Amino acid sequence: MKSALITGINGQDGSYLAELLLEKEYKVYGLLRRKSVVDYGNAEHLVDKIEFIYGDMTDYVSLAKAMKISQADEVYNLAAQSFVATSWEQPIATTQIDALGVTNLLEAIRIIKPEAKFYQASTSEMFGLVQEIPQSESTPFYPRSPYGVAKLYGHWITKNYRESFDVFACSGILFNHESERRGKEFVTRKITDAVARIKLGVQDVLELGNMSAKRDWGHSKDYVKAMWLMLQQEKADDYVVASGDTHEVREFVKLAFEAADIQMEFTGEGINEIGIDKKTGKTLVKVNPKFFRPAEVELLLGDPAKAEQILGWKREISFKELVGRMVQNDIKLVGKELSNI
Ligand code: NAP
Ligand code: F7E
Repeated sequence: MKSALITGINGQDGSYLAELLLEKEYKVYGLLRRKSVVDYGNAEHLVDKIEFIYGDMTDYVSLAKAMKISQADEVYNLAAQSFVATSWEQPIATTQIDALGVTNLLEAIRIIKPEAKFYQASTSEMFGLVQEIPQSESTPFYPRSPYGVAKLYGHWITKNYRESFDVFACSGILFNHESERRGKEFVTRKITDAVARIKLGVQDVLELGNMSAKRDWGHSKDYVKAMWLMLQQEKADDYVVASGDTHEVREFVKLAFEAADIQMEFTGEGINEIGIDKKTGKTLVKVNPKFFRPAEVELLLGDPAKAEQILGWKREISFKELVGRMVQNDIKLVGKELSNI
């Protein structure tokens, strides 16, 4: 039986990856942070199937202990302060977790189980102010946020441990991936949650920042398969994982309302742009500059050719299906919330 240690187990990707590995009959260990209230987050339904180990990416001792207990054959580092906007408010914590945390974990592997295979959650945010379109493994990096900068350190230290110590260490440069389990501060889930509330009559307006930003969006369930595939190869390497399509935030909004049977259209420009209900004329979407970022990543579009050719990976859930699944799920969740009041 293979064993795996997943950091960020209670996050979006951690929970989907745990499900995948359990299906493949791995013994799964999950690193969890201690909180004042016990909270397994997205891994709540897996509590009986996973062995949780308390630890923190900023604490080498706890990571060494996690390696000692788990003796993991495969280590997936998904833990991060992952919200880009927060990285300007907490740049030091973001760096300690997303950059130095990776070295802490690589050192724990090197000292305790150097033959363990390692996956690092790198990100398309490292491309930031994009130097070419589409972005591939050879595109130069230009991060635009403390998050992107910290992740770039994590990416290079992973490569460095591969080259210096022969650790089987891979980075997946994953483009945006979302799901029914996405945190509500990220734009997709913020939109689908608001659409559900507007549909059920408990919210009037959705306020957003830059709706012209373009993202290459996929479903997390597809993307965790690529993580696992990377660690099953003969040779450790880095791969871009993306859908190969890009859409404006505005398009996501429109499609989300459509999925809830609300026909809306945009009118006006800049901060005066609004989205109105075609039937009633009511304003459903507004711009609030408070959601603008100090430096924006305007366009992301990945080229997944290498992952498709070498890993045999292909995304299965389309953009439209992703939006539909998130909206329907949020309508169900908000409905439940309201019936409990
Ligand atoms: P997520 O839902 O925000 O999950 C992040 C996880 O990291 C949570 O379990 C969180 O636990 C944990 N964590 C945060 N700080 C920690 C610390 N100091 N020590 C231990 N654990 C800590 O993120 P996700 O969407 O699943 O993403 C997974 C990984 O992929 C992240 O590294 C993210 O940066 C990266 N990534 C994501 C995307 C995407 O589009 N989703 C794209 C590229 C890369 P708490 O609940 O305790 O905070
Ligand atoms: O923003 C714009 C915002 O916060 C997407 C993380 O998983 O993917 C994610 O980072 C876009 C940006 O994700 C709002 O300005 C407009 O252009 O959903 P997001 P992100 O910043 O792309 C990468 C790959 C990661 O690695 C990260 O961990 O949407 N936007 N209005 C807004 N964004 C938010 N959050 N809220 C708004 O109101």
